[in-house]
Amino acid sequence: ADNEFLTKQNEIVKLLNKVHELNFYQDQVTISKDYDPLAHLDSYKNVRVVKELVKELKNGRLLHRGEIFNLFNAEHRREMILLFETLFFANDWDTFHKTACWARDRINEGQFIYALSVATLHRPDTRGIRLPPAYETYPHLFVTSQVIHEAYAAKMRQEPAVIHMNFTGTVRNPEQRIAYFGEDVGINSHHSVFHMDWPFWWNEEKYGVTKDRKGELFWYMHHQLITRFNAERLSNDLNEVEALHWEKPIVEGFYPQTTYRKGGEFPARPDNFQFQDLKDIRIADLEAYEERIREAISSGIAISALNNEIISLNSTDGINILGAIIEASSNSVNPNYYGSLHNLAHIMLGRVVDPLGKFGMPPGVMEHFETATRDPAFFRLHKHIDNLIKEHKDSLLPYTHEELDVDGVEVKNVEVDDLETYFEEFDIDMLNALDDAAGLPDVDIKARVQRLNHKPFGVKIIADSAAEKTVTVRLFLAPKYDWFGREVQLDVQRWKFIELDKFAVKLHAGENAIVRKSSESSVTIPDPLSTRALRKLVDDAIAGSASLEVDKDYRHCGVPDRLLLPKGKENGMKYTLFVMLSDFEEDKVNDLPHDYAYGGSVSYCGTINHKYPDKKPMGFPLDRKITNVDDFKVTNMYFRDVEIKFNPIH
Ligand code: CUO
Repeated sequence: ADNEFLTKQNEIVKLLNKVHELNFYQDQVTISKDYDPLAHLDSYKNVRVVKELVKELKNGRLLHRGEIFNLFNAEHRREMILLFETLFFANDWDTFHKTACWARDRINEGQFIYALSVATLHRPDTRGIRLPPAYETYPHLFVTSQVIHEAYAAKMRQEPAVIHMNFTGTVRNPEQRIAYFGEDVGINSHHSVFHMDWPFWWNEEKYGVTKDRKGELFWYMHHQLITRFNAERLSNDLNEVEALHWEKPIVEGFYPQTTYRKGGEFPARPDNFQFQDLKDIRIADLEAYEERIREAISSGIAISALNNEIISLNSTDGINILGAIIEASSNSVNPNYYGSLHNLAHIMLGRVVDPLGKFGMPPGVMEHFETATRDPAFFRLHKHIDNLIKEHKDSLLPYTHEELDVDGVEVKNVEVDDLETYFEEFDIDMLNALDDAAGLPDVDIKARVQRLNHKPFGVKIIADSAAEKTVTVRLFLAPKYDWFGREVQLDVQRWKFIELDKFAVKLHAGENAIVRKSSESSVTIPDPLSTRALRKLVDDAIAGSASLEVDKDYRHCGVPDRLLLPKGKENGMKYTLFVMLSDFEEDKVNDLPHDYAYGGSVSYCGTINHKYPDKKPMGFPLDRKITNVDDFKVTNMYFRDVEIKFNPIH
């Protein structure tokens, strides 16, 4: 990286570090003090927004520092978007940087972190910049209250500490068995960054950045979270997650044991709690929206807000339109008519124990993308949405032989290394967890968590090809048996497949051995560098003693690589591995051969600056009904059993 990039990298990490403390980095403070956006209006593309932001700030109308920022709150979001647009439309790095320094000491911390992160992910001049891990920037959203309390105690004593973080709940709560998944800080970061890469409030026209197949990806990424959650449940003798219903009790309660920096504990919900009407959202509203969505699905037609125009959902774009309607994303074809089923449900669940705000409780875990997956209700809600989408997918014709078959290509065999999982310890740096109000210097405090990992493994696919041909290799995995021990039929199992990998490879005529490593997967990312490691690397790179490679497509979204495989069982658990080779000439979208190289986690996260690199529907070929298994199975596919063993004494 050149010095210009290193400087930018360094500044962004500094801006996102110690955000809760005023006047932290002297150089940035100096900029902040002297800077006035109104004196530089010609440095912004969007002058009106800048003026409005400054005016509202002066009038004390913006969310104050220290208060809880809730993206689902329309007013909080409106203000955040003012800041985002001010940052995003700054004409050059210098203006962007100065604006960020200015905002850091003036705007609410949550709004600042979110707006700056989304702007950094999307500005052309900050492409490739690495954000510090979300769990370090905003640790309160990732660790439990007990850790925060002990961290304070350690700081008061001025002693370095490693604090063991337990999962929430007790052995009496069966859901506790898979808390390692829902509470994994990597899964939570993946989910929160996904929603920064694909914000539901994104304005494509205004921002000039198209979000290719956003509605479809909203479905697919969450669908994959559910298939993964279910595979973990079966690994722990729990039945698969059931869908939430508005009129039925929310069976599992949840006690987050997590606290806001200011504003108290996250609200807890007892078992079997019912949905409640809120002041501004009623259960009947959700039901009405859902009724209309179901009608659109069963008729295969959505009604657009533009002159009530009729839009067919039976095209390949149908899923994308439907996903946007359900989320709802700002590009929903008719937000007034179809509402915002999913977003409203997040709010309903987040406020369920204080529906009228009588007790002034802070937002629930469901109201932050950083914390949502901790709550079992998150998976129940998304299962409900997944069922809606399945109704749509099931209404489409099954793939024909021609659509599945690739002439002259045959998969002869698939070999897989031993699949072994285990738990390991991981330390989270708590450098941002504590206020320096007491004037005490920082000490080194870590939170130690348990997390799932697996041994690296490889897959070797032996395939014959009649001629030279580039193919897309699609790898999936699903539990072979259900909770009752029955073998799952393919047409049911297809909806449970976890996508493990997808990549393009050139076959030569004759026999080919395609070898692929688990570390290369298109759904995962490695651990991000910690804030400290990142700063050190940048310092060393500036001094010339280390080098930092710039990856313009660097991704923060992606399932942690250590969670590629579900846990399995001590004595082994059987899964079906499914491999398909499809014709890359038909699949390709961007410039060959880089289609699957845009950031390493394209399958679940798409790309930020290019089109989704696969023309096939997401989840292909398992997304549609399989009415005749013999028709479905073509020579360019391969099914085999594999076993995953969990090693408890790693
Ligand atoms: Cu990701 Cu509901 O969209 O949490």
